Amino acid sequence: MKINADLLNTTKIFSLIALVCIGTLGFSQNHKVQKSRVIVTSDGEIDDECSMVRFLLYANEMDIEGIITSSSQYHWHGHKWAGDDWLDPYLAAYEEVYPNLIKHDTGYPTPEYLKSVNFLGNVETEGEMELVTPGSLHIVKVLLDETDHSPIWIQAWGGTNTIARALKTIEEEHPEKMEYVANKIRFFFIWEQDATYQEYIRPHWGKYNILTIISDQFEALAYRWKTIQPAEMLPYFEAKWMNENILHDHGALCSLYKAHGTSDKGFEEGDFRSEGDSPAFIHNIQTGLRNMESPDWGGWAGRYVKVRENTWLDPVHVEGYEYPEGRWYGSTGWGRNATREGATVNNNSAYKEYFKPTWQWSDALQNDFAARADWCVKDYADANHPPVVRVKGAVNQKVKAGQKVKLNASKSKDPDGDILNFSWWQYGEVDSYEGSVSFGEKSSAKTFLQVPADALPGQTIHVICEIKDNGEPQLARYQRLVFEIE
Ligand SMILES: [Ca+2]
Ligand SMILES: [Ca+2]
Ligand SMILES: [Ca+2]
Repeated sequence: MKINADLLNTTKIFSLIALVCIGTLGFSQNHKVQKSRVIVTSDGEIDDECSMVRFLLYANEMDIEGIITSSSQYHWHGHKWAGDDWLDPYLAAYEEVYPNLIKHDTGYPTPEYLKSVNFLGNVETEGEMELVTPGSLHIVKVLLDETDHSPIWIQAWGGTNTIARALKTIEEEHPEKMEYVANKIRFFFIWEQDATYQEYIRPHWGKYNILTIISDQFEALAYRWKTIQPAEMLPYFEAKWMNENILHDHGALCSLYKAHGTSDKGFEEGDFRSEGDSPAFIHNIQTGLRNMESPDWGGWAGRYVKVRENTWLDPVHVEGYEYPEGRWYGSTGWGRNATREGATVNNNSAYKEYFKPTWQWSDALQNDFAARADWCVKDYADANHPPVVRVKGAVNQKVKAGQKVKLNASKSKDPDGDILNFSWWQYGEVDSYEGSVSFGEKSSAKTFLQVPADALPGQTIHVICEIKDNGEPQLARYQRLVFEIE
């Protein structure tokens, strides 16, 4: 019951925003909706460092409530540790490029603000959650603040131990606030990189059904990208592209980006290394795909299915597959195991399907990254900015089987005056109608959806209006429309 109410509330908020836009403009739009509040916890691995560069370039897209260093099963004090102050150079580099970034969006937070929410959390050992730390206390403070009831996405780029410590403090000192706090929390974990989620958070907070996404398909953007990304996406990660678009002449922040070096076996100097943790915040970028409304809708950070309570893991395309009862992590994640040397499934369709919800957006994701790298050094007129998609009518509509539904995105625009390329398509893996639907002219601003005559009441059809500009690099934005058969 709680799950439905929670999702319903989110949907209501989005519908309300959409209604306000319809009321004033006659068109819904995906721009300037309320930003997500986020707290990042990170273990400072070399790929967290890469993710941090991208994260800071998207700092205008979120309300960043905290950036907290934590330990993990891979990194802790004295064990492959990046240093308590590993974030300092990144925040200093952000300070250097900030004057240029705000030429592109005045919504970037000040460097002073970001420094003020950066704290050291629980880092002594793997899974340590005994100490009350500045990082855990900051999370407590944000969660208990009743001046803002809006959701807070708490991300684990490393272990969940600092988050667990914060929740334990709330349980011990403010047990009457647990339900209030739980209702605000949304979790996005990159694996469970220690045992504290299973050993503390689930037993003590499970009754509140906190929406929890635990990703394994992040591997598509991590160390094994060469094995996972399909041939057409590989160029966006290779040295030539990375050197031209990110690594050189793009300012202090991008120059810190730790791509592969010459001595890394099997890689060229400049090859993408890994950003395994990036999906945790990419999920909060509002592209118009509306993925935050339900994890199984899919977006740039992948797509997830509900496997228990309100917990969402990666969809496994193997008949009869049973998810583990406990941790979803390096030892149990289906995709990680399928990628291990000697695994036999690498070329089969289950493997391809597993990672597709992430890699299908790689070109858009990387081009967007490249545009923001430009924002660090170029004036507004010399850089590209994403199109603004506006589709006429409500984003959720009831339709009849056999009906022709008019689709109109002609009021979409581009802040740079670029030519817009339209594409209407059905996100068939996501919607509950089992067949494929047809459209009129799929690449026109105005077209129609032919609702199939055999569509059954209650079934849904998810239509994506995808718009790419003709700027350099080419940028994409979307509007998802959900049609429910009456
Ligand atoms: Ca990490
Ligand atoms: Ca543009
Ligand atoms: Ca379908």
